[in-house]
Amino acid sequence: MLELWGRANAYNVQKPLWLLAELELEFRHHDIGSNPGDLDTPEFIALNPHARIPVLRHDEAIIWESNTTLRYLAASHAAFALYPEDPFARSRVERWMDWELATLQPAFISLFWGFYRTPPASRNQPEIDAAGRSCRLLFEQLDRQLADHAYLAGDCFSLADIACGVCLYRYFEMGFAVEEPAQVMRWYRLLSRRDAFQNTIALAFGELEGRLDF
Ligand SMILES: N[C@@H](CCC(=O)N[C@@H](CS)C(=O)NCC(=O)O)C(=O)O
Repeated sequence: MLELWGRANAYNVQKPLWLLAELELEFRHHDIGSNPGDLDTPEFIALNPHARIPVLRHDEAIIWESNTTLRYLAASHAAFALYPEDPFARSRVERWMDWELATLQPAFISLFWGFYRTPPASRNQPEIDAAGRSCRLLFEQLDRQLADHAYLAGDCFSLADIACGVCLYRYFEMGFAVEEPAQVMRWYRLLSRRDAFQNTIALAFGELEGRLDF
């Protein structure tokens, strides 16, 4: 049995939600994380000592770190089209997953929290501008990669597209003026045609606006 902990509007929780939908897997969803203290209970810390969502459980196996949940789900369900067995082909997927966690996500989260989740009166405009510039440079890097490839890791949709594509809807819909690089927009349209993207990522997120409390 599969279980997932984490609110459906959390950036990192949306990654396994998207993949679970792609793989059409049934799971029990514990939609927690919107109330103060939700993640600080002894029961939840026993699942993830870092008190962060998402957490996945597959029978007795407990998995945390969003990109690790993607790898685990793909590997345990033989989804080799999304996560190739060949070591080099796999590395082409994993480099973008690692880049997302180490580079893209910090810049995006800084912009999303600084601009969208902070009430206007409390915003730090120089920090927002700097985060916007970082995101623009990173989206230009995505654009260069996508100039030669339909998807991030090559000709096929993969875990790399889920890890990096999870931010697209919010980036372009949060009301911050951003550039729209041509290849990124082509890729975004391609991902948007997927039912799993529509059902897990392209969702209204207004409940997060001006909210710093979770
Ligand atoms: N590197 C971790 C980051 C996990 C993380 O920070 N998750 C956020 C949600 S996106 C969280 O737990 N925030 C606390 C909360 O939502 O209450 C991962 O990729 O899973």
